[in-house]
Parts: sequence; structure tokens; C-alpha cells
Amino acid sequence: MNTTFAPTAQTTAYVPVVERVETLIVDLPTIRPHKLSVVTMNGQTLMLVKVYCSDGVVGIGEGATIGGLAYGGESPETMKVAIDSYFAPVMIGQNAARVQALMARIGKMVKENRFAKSAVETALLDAQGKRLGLPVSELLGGRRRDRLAVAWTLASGDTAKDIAEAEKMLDLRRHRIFKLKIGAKSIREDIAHVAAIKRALGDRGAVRVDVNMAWSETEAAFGMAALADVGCELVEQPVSSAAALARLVRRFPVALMADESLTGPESAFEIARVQGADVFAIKIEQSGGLFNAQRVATIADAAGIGLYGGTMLEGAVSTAASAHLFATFANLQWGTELFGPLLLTEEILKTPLDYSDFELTVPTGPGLGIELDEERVAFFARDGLKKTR
Ligand code: MUC
Ligand code: MG
Repeated sequence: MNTTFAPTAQTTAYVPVVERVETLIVDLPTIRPHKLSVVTMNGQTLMLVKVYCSDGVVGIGEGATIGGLAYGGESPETMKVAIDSYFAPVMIGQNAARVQALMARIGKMVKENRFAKSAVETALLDAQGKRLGLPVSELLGGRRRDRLAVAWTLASGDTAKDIAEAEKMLDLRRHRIFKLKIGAKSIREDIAHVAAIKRALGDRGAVRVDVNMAWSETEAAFGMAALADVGCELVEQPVSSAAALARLVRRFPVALMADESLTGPESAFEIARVQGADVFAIKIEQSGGLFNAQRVATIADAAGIGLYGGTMLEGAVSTAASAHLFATFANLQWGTELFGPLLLTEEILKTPLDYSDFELTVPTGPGLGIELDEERVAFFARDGLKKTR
């Protein structure tokens, strides 16, 4: 049998190349202040990237962070500069249909910048899906589910307001898994807050917490024991150090989830090697893109670590991209928190994502299966129409 890779009709066919890369910053208000231990958000900023290809296809991607630089090493503004100055020159003229090869080329010139890489990879996958008439989930191996359970984060900073918000979400049949942001107040106040919410919701709602690394290891040991007692089922990243996380795991009858410690396949492997978490919060941006996030999921599966589809409080574009990826996972034991667009007052898609019956529907159209409402985007673009009205 001839095993050489002889040119075929396919390999000699027209090759779509990247012609232009455009970036844009969009500022959107949130429905209420969102209080994390690291920052209070009053709005969200999205960095949108568009990749224009020679076959007329345009792919869209998004990068978002939490509180600018408060959460990590990148902000929407640094992503824009990195893409304009360093990504675009190595992308232009390259085969847009070879997404992994193009990302590897970018990786040679750009060492870090995981969030910006995720945005660009999303845009290339969106373009490739549109070109082939396939949803991104199918490019990633094929979806195993069409709908994803979606948690809601209670983070108003006020117990009574959080209970009212949770009741509203239950009535609307939008969410029945609640993640409480704690760590800004004293541990005793936080435990009382979680206990009151769990008492109010009973079996109607699952309660989890995210400490966003605010506790010391000793505080975490005290806090996790108390949280288990009040009916909390999962604690997300109580401490910053991965070693401390590993020492806390399985000491208390509550699942421990790694979030900030998880920065892609290498850290996933390290955590898995020491059995340092029960669950991984996988995020496409933290992982450095969809392919890397897929590798993180494979490591988790191999190590018997549960999976949760995380968010950087992203807008509709990254939320759709994450949904396509999470739909392909063999295991998604803890559901997702892909509620980002619902935290914003403004819709930037022509057809909003479908949230119903406690789940998000994974779009079915080619690429990401979404279409930007360009007028809304232009209106909310920094230096855009909003400024001139
Ligand atoms: C995080 O740390 O998990 C996800 C939901 C939310 O409210 O904040 C994010 C970030
Ligand atoms: Mg978290």
C-alpha cells in the first residue's frame, strides 16, 4: 500500500488564508454589582476578535477577564495589544483552515497570553466551522449532549438579596445550582451567609462556594469543616497554593475544586499526579484555548477527577465556544456555570442564547452558531457610538 501523502484534490484545492485580524473592546454593564473576594465588578469588558479570511469567511472570538488585571496576568486591553502587535503579523497569509498548525505557529512567537490565544483560536474554529458547515462541537470530535446544566453565582454581598435572587432563578426555572462568592468577609460571617441560603433553599437548590483563594490553609481547614456541616456540596479554590489544596482534599465531606491553580495541561497533570483536587473547573481562557482545555479534560478523566465547565464571566461569544467544547466532554459530572451573558444588561447577539429549564442549549449552526448584532456591538464599543450620543 502506498503510504506517502500524495497530493489529492483536497490538498491542491484553494487554501483560505488569514487576510486581516480586527480587535475591539466592548464595555457592558452588569445587572448588579458582582462581588468576589478579589474585586467588585460593576460591568464587564469584552475583547472581541474577528479573523477575516480570503474565502470571505469571518470568524469571531472573545477574551474576557474578571476586574481587568485583578484576577490574572491579562486584561482585555493587553489582549488587544498582544493580538494587534504580535498575533496578527504571524497569522496573516497563513492557512486559516489548519487551526492547530496556526496556533502552534503563534505559540512559537507568543509564549504566554493564554486568554488572547483562546480568543484567536475560538475565531479560527468559528471560521473553520462556517467554512465546512459544521458546529465547532463537531470539529472538536462531536458533541455528546445538546444541553448543559448551568449554575448561577450569588454575589450581591447581601444574604437576603441573594436568597431573593435564588428564589427568582428557581421560579424562572433558569438555575437550581448556586455558587456563592465568599472570602471577602470573616469566615464566621461567610459560614452564616452560606448556612442561611442553604436553609432557605433546602433540597430545591444545590449550594457551592468559591473563595477565590482568600483563605490561608488553616482558615480553609476550619471553613471546609463548617461548610460541610451546613450542607455546602463543593468548595472552589479556598487557598492559592496547589500544594495546600492537595493537603486539604478529602479531609472533609465536601468536594474540593481547583480553579485558579489550573492553568492548562501542565498544571492539570501536576494536580492529577498528586491527587490534588476532586474536581477541575475547566475554562477555555485559563487553559489557553479549546484544544488545551480538551487536554485538561482528558487528564482529569484519566485521573478520576470530576469536571465542571467554568467561566471567566465571559460574554456570549466565549460562552458559546465553551458550550461547544463542554458538549464534547466524556464526563461533565458537575455541570457548568456558563451564565455570563445573563449577568449583563445588554444582548449583543441577533438571537440570544437559549437558557431554559435550568439548562443552556448548545447552538447548532455552523461555527459557533451565533451572529453578532453589529449595531449593538458598535454602540457599546469603547470609543463607539455610545460616546457620541
Ligand atoms: C471564578 O473564579 O470562578 C465564575 C463565576 C463567577 O461568578 O466568577 C467566576 C470566576
Ligand atoms: Mg472560581
